[in-house]
Amino acid sequence: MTTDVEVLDVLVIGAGFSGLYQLDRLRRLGYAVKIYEAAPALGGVWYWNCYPGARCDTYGPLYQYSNPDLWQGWDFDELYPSWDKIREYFHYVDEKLGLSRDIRYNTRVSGASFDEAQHRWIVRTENGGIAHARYLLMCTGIGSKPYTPPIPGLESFAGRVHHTAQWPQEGVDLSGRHVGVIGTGATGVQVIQELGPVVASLTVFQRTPNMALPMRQQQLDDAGKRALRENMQERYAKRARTFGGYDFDFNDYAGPTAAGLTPERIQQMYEEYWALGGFVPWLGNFAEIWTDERLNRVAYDFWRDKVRQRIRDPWMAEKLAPTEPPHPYGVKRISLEQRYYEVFNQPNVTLVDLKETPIERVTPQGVLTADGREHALDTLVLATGFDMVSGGLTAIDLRGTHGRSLREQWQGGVNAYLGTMTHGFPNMLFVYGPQAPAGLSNGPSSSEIHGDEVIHLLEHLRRTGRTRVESTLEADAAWRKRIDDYAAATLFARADSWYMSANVPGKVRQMINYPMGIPDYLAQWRAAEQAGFAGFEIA
Ligand code: N01
Repeated sequence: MTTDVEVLDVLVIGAGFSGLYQLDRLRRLGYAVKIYEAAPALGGVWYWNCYPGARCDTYGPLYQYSNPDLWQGWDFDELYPSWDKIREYFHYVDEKLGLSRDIRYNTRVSGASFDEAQHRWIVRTENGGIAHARYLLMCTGIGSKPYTPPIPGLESFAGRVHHTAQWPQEGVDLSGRHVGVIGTGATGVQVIQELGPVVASLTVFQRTPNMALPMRQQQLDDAGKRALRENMQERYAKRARTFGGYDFDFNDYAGPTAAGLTPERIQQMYEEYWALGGFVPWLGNFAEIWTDERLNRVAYDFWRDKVRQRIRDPWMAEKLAPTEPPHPYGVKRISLEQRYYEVFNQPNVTLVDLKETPIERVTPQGVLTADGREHALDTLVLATGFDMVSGGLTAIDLRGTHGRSLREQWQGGVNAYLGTMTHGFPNMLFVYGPQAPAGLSNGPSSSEIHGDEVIHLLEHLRRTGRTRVESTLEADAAWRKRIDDYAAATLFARADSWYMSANVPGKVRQMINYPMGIPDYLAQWRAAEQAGFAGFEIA
């Protein structure tokens, strides 16, 4: 039996925001390009993450592509859209752009190796397919490898266990059930506030409290939808000039700096940000909150006092919004909530502080904690996150020029020059991946902004008739040092967060995103380009 080989200029792995953007743009530029996607549909994380309450923490107008042909014909019906509406959006984009004809669904890439003679990647899929591609674009996103902690006894649980990122597509009816949720990250907050009102009992296993901010959700009528479309083009353009690819930035609201402002004035400003909600009290705050411990504490205390007003039980209040911050404010991913804190006022909701009483093991009937208490459950929800950013890449058996796998290469930590290439893996480019602004930015913005730089590089290669590009060892190391130095000089290093790769045991502790913001990131690309794509060996 012979296997047909698909020969391509570019193979994109992953049909989420970044992969679809690449497909559309590269196809228009005349490249032979296809996407291989493990899921049966497009949408990336929005295909897999259909757990109760899953929704986006960026408001709808900015959580879409900036192409006017698309946004002019699309409205979300809530300010912060839910997963099912985002899926509808992807289907709308697919219809408009005809993407699916170049996507192979149900096609998980198992491995790839670089053929030095041909300057091509030879790619294998789990269902036996082979592709030869000049360039391999890794659009695997930041959250494609779910993480399940090694909790003793998990396999012995007699009820159902669901990881939020592997939620059954047909849904799960949890009304009337006794549910435990492990994890209070962005996912945990959403699932907890959704399940609290419908389950018989909810036991929340919290290790670290989330400094969640009010979402200020809005249902949108026609006038509201029209209002959101105003100045869209300017708002999209602004994304490249802001830290996180939003239409607002640090100090936009706050003024240039906190220096010289009275404590009363700062409190007054914080009240204004609180009223605006969303990420404004975080990414619209003073830029100094990431470096100035004293100011950071002011922001934390403000958040704590606001939240505590909503929690009746003083013990719960101390656990959910502690007097002393568990880590500096905003250096771990902040989540948006709608009724999260009120859920803990319900009689059917129990909070377990895992710092005080760690999980000893899962039993057939529930979860046994160190105080000897067995929490009876029939359903366990694991909101324990992902092997973030690099996990989706190292899960694939990618072999570079030294025969080493990417997993082996990154055993000592991730090195990815401009967040785009790593030495020894020529013609393989990460888009919206490690050491790029990715996880510290709005996904669709970064997919376009970082994606454009990658296309720019590919176009340069095509124009100059070159067929091989690879980052140098020195460039990789310098990029990593730049990021590590910055993280060490800020408060980021003080939290055990996935930003610091500290959420998965065994991972090297390092800042996994580019933490200096999109404008600085783009400046690095410009500087490299002006120096003849310095840091890349082009042949
Ligand atoms: O994962 P997380 P996530 N025992 O790693 C806990 C994006 N996202 O899925 O904080 C007990 O943040 C862990 O505790 P701790 C977004 O970028 C976006 O929530 O490490 N608990 C933590 O509470 C987000 O940041 C959106 O002490 C354990 C939780 O599990 C990223 O995805 C929605 C444990 C994991 O939190 C990941 O979010 C959802 C253990 N052994 C996600 N191990 C939107 O935009 C881990 N935990 C809406």
